[in-house]
Amino acid sequence: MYIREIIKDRILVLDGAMGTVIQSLATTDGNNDHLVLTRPDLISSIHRRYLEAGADIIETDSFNAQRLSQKEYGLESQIRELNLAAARLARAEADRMTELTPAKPRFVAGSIGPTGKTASISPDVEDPAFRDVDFDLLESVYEEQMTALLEGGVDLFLIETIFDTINAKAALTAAAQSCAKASREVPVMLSVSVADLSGRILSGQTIEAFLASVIPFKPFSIGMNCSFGAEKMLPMLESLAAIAPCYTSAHPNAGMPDALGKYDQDPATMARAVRPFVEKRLVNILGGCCGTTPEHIAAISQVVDGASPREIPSEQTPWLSGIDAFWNRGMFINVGERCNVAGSRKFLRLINEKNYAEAVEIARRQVLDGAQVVDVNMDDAMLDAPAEMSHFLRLLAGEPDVARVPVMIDSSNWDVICAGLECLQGKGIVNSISLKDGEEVFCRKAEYVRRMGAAVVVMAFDEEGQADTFERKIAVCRRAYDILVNKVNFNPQDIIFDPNVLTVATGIAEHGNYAADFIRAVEWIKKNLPGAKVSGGVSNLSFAFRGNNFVREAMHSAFLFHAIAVGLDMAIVNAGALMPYEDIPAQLRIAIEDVIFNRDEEATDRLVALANSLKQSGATVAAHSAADDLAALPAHQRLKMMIVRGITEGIEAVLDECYRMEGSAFAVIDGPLMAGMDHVGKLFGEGKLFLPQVVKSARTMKQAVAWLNPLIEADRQRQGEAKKAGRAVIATVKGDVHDIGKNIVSVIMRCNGFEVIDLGVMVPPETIIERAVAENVDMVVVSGLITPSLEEMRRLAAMMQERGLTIPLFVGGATTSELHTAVKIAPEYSAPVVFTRDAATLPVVAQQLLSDREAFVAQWSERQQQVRDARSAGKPRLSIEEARRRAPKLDYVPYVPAMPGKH
Ligand code: THG
Repeated sequence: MYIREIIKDRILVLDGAMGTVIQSLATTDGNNDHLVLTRPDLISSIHRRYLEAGADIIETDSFNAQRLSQKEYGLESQIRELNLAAARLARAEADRMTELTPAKPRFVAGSIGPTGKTASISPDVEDPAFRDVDFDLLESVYEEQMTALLEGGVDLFLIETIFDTINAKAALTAAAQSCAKASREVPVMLSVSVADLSGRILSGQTIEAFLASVIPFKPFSIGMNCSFGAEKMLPMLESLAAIAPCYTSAHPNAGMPDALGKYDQDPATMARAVRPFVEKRLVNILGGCCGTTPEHIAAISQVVDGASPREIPSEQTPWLSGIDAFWNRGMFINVGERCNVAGSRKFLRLINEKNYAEAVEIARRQVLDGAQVVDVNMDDAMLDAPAEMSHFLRLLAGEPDVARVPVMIDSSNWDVICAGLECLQGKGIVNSISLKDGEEVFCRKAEYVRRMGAAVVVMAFDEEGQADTFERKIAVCRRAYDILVNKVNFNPQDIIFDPNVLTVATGIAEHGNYAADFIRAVEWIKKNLPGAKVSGGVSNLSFAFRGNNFVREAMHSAFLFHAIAVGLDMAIVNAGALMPYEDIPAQLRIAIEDVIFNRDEEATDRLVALANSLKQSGATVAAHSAADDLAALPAHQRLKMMIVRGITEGIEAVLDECYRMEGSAFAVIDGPLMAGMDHVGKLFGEGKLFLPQVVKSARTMKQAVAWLNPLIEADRQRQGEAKKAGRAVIATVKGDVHDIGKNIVSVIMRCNGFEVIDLGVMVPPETIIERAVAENVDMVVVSGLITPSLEEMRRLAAMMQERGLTIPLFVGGATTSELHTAVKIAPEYSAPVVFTRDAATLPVVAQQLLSDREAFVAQWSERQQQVRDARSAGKPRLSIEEARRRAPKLDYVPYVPAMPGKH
């Protein structure tokens, strides 16, 4: 625990590369880890030199000292000897040095490399599900290594050069196991090696996704090593340091290797390169990797001397991950249900036929339809379910659209869950565990899930069976919560209760309250079990109406509307089929809500009768959402509603009609299309649309704009290619993937004669600046929909200032505001920083700025100053009595799920 105290006060220095020094001193057979047995004197002297250079932590010479790597040298039977010797040599030198300088105690970190194999990627292009190594094997080789390192007396484990998160997770579980066996608790340091400048590790995860995966293991520190040298590491380290809820470390290479593999930074150059790490307070531990020598470490020690360490931020961290991070921002989460052999005949058939390509396509379709997590269920008596689960998850890992999102492993067979967990790089969800086999089994399973770093769905079951009343549901959930939080030490945020969505309208009176009791239970859990989330399998609700998908979808929609209103966090749904609440015909909606709330004894009969008549009249989801009932509307209205409902069929004809009426493509975008998007935003804000429908609308919008684009060009040509109004780069800022707003702005600017260079989404500030300078633009336009975008925009402004630019910066997007822009962003940058509320006003404001910058700046900066003044002065306040008197009177306060970014 000693190091946990020391690190609070100062930045600790980690040593440099073992290999670099070895190479300069001795010829080796390439197996540097063997030298602890053959040349212990040499290894000890290297440790000593690093300690004398100022290292607080030295690493054992054991990077490759596990079975998988040592096999190559025929030393796989000497793993214990190698690690024991490596640890003892370092231990002896560290202790000797501590005795000499008791005020600066020295520590030994057991170095654990990634092995040469990857559990996340197929080495065989012909067989994407093939793996060279699996979790179990990795875990066992790591445990063997770590056990010996512990016996040799290491103070820490340093799992470094991580390029595959399954490998890293195996090392983490091995660390926990070897510690448990040795009855010691040793802090674990993690260090990733970023593969390219996209900020992803080799196996595809972003740093944030990696964080989500490993935070449940409570590492002592997370950092970066190797990579491309300190300069290139800096921006990535900055994003890591901003959110890592533990200490951070960095040990970069001494620059980049030349053709001969020699690194190009001498000690002074490298020290200069890492200085910003220290000045910006990004690290708690700093050292060197490839190409560094004791002289480099001495230079780094000087940089670190007396500097303040990074403080651990209270920032939120991502909740789940695939290869991208998934943040829980309080928005309702759609889990796609279709990859379920028990819930889809088609999926079962595809798996039976081993038609995995199409099975994967089902997962992909769901993600494109707005599923943010995919549920996978292989529970069929005729399948080898654990094998199918592993196989399918490995295939999903290779499908870029799907690999992005977290996985929910759905099974009532424990072996399937274990098999699935071992195949996930990301932090996924286990679905499910329950108290049905008693407390002991429950605890054992929960502990395993926790140990594997996943979240868990807990079904409201106990020894008595399924909880079907409100009282039973809440009693079982309360009991499970107390056990998980107090006994298993489970993070409450990672507990997802499922209080059982059971089938209603079955004709059995006892089932009458099923839906209402679920909704009451949701409300109770959110109020009484702090941190816990609630989910449900919505399609179960409507089994009584099998064959009548229109009524089923209407039931799901109404049920979700009311359950989300009282706090339902997520649900397993058919993402492609969700019906907007507003689209449920009124009579049907009332009949459904009467059933959901069990309002009277005839409720079911009424719904059944109505469902039958709807069926006879041929109403189906398709028929309803087709443009039929829109046909009577004028073209403008029709186009707007097609955007709202996401109908693409026949949209060209309507666009054509609108274009002819307006005579300009721009007017069509600015009119009905924008009106449609506005309406979508409003319905979404009111909880009447779900993400999948918004995605559908966006897709329709894109298609409409694509159709109009050539006309826009033509319009411009006709106007004689008048003036080029100006050049702009436009981008959605880093950390944000939304592009609808940006695309609309881009189109509207082009309509207004601007030349627009679109950099896409997730664009790092460095890239924006680079391109803006290279293209010599007149303005930079950035968009962002989510809260972290605001911080990115502020960072961008600061960096533009740092670079001495004067290009005006325009900001926009759902979370941006005049206030935030004036208070937070504009002060960072001395050139104009302009907020515009919508796409249509931007070209107007931009035109003003570009035509008379001086006048614009005078007016605009005064306006921003007023905004700032008003804020710092505080608005004149009403008395509390007056405020209460003026409060709006509402009979019913609807719960409004937040717009993206409001959380
Ligand atoms: N809670 C939790 N997990 C769950 C459920 C739950 N997992 C499974 C299930 N319930 C949720 N998934 C589905 C998937 C499909 C259907 C219902 C629930 C469904 N399928 C159509 C049917 O049976 O009529 C099949 C139609 C077809 O073959 O395509 O309704 O409650 N934690």
